[in-house]
Amino acid sequence: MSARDDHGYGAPRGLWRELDRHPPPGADAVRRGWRSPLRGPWLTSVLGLVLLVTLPLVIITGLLDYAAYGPQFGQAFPTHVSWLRLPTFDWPTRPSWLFRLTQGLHVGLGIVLIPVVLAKLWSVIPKLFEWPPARSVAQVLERISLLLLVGGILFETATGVLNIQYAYLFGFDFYTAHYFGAWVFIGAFVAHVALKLPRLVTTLRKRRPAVPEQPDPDRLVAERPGPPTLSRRGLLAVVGGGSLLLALLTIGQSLDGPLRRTALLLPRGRNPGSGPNGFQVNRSATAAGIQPAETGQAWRLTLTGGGRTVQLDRATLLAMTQHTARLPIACVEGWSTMQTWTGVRLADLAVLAGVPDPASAHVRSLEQGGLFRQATLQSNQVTDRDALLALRVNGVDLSADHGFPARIIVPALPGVHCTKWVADIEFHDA
Ligand SMILES: Nc1nc2c(c(=O)[nH]1)N[C@H]1C(S)=C(S)[C@@H](COP(=O)(O)O)O[C@H]1N2
Ligand SMILES: [Mo]
Repeated sequence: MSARDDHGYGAPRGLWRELDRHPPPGADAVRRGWRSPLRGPWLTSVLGLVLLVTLPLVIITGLLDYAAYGPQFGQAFPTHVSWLRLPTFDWPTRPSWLFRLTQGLHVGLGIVLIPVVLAKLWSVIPKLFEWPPARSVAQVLERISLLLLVGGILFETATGVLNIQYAYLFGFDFYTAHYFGAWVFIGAFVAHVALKLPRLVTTLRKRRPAVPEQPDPDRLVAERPGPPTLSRRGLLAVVGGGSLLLALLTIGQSLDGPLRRTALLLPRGRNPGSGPNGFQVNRSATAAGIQPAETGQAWRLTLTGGGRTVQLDRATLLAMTQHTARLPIACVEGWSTMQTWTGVRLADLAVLAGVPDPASAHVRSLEQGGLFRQATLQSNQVTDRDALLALRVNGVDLSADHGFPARIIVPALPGVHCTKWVADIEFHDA
């Protein structure tokens, strides 16, 4: 091998040599300290294959969720993402469980894969202590992409988990951080797959190797492996068991009934009370500052858009044609629930307002503050036959916490846009 090959093209050759000659104290000892005989191309490739198949699902469902928020109305945060903007499209209202599925998969799979991601990082951790950190410009670039890959997935997982545990605790905006973090990760992921896929394929095509494996060019195999404390099968069982446990602790948040209590990773709503209104509440009427006086006899629904203003009290709304639909609420945090809602079709309200063919509708709540006191619905989300201004749920009046006197409920609409304590709706013509 010539000195040129060894030291990379266009790089100051002296630099690599100097780095080589001056390892930081103890670097080698630390690297040799990783002695597990289980490390090697086979284990890294198996874990890599699992992530290669599953992570794209997390990525795609995440990007779909972003689209579901209707960024064309400036509702998805961040609104100004310049060239990272995805083509926007009208999020469908059918099947009604679509958002329940995409959001549930995104959050659920993201959680379940944590042990696999950690095991994959563990399998390559000695490389973190390799000296010199790079031997060529190409390797510098590769290692930077690895930094973005590892940093990206840890950041996305941490912000995602924190968001469902302590929603809105951040000093920065969760969506903005998670969205930009996602693109960093996606870029690094694509680069990593392109670089490593050939090696993954050749490794897995071979017969399953002995433990410890033969020394490999990537130096994943320990130089002086210690005695095994766990078989390779045992390690995979621990990782798979960890994922299964997380799955069992997560699945309850998408199931109604007693199993919801098993959703230990769902901080709110594990104990939603009983009766027809006994299902999860993210923000109670008290927390939202809704005064009983505002929702009593004095409450009016105001409709605008067609050049006139229509005001309706609750009795008038109840006297209109009522429609009942069984629809989910699915929250960005990953939980969802199916309930039976009854109320007035939004399409009927649009006709009353004088906008029979609305392009969009802007809904505002009685709530004064808070991020979720308003939402814009697209045309299909107003005209769907099951798009409702719900007055009742499961055969009784909505409870104060579920949005009495009236709330929005629309098939496949993200929960955050199912505005509670609705005060007015403004319909817009095309
Ligand atoms: N006015 C108002 N409506 C709101 C919210 C809110 O904070 N304020 N939260 C939204 C969110 S994030 C969700 S997931 C659903 C939850 O509905 P529920 O509390 O009836 O289960 O209500 C939505 N409607
Ligand atoms: Mo939500």
